[in-house]
Amino acid sequence: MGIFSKFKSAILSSLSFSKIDEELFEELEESLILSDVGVNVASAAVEQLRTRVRKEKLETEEQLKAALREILAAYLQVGEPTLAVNTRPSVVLFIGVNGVGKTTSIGKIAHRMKSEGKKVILCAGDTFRAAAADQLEIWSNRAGVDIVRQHEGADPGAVLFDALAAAKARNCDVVLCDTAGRLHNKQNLMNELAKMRKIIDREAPDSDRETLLVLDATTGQNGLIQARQFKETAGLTGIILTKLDGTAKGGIVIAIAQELGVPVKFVGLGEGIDDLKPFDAQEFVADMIG
Ligand SMILES: Nc1nc2c(ncn2[C@@H]2O[C@H](COP(=O)(O)OP(=O)(O)OP(=O)(O)O)[C@@H](O)[C@H]2O)c(=O)[nH]1
Ligand SMILES: [Mg+2]
Repeated sequence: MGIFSKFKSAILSSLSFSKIDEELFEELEESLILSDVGVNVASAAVEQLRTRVRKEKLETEEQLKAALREILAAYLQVGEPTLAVNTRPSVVLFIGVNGVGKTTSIGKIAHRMKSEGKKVILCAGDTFRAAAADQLEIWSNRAGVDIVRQHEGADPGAVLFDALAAAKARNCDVVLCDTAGRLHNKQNLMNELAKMRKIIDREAPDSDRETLLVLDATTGQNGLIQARQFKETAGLTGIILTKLDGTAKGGIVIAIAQELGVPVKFVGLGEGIDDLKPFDAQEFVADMIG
């Protein structure tokens, strides 16, 4: 069972492969589009495949799969796939629209980092939504890590300030900071994030910092639109793609990497604390191609 065994797309297995001909290329392009890689990537990838088939005289299904795996994996080579959290403390901001899985992903990553021996502290930076801090606190208990929170409606910057102070005082390795998915309008949300970044600049200037955009894979191309908006203002360093267990359209991973030049760092594969995997491009395309 592959790492992405919960997510199965198996594009090629769904095709009736008899020989490599134009009909097969067309079917392939169609299933790539259906898997959400986007029209441009689908047509460019198939064009590359045509060229390779011709030049390398590929004949078997296995050869075709191997070539397609390589072609698609190349689209995923954008930036560093692992988290840079090497300073003490390091700070990871989790951003994204409401309901995509920010708080859940924080819980899963806290658990994962703790099991790697890191001292983690959570920052309840979503002070906007009622019960957001309570939800994060449940995850802090599950993962067995500290949390810094304030009352509902508090200034998220002030919560982050407290969390950074606590991290320094307690010698923590990583601060994982939740943020609101919804404010009164988009500009408010972006201003809020900019403010939080300023606090980090001031209070932990030399810290490693990641800003992870959380996207729900089941929203398909909609996720791309969100990513574009956040990318403009938020200085993204990576993507967490959640709910891949709920879709066969994992091709969105390729569309995002390709269009934004930002690497997918983790994927969410369920609601449980262990249902998060570091993203591995090779394994991913292997599962996708089948
Ligand atoms: N199946 C599945 N469900 C997930 C995954 N990640 C999160 N969820 C579910 O998605 C729902 C929303 O998750 P949250 O973590 O609350 O999302 P959020 O982005 O913090 O939402 P807001 O705080 O409202 O902005 C919850 O029911 C989670 O259990 C995943 O990888 N797979
Ligand atoms: Mg939340």
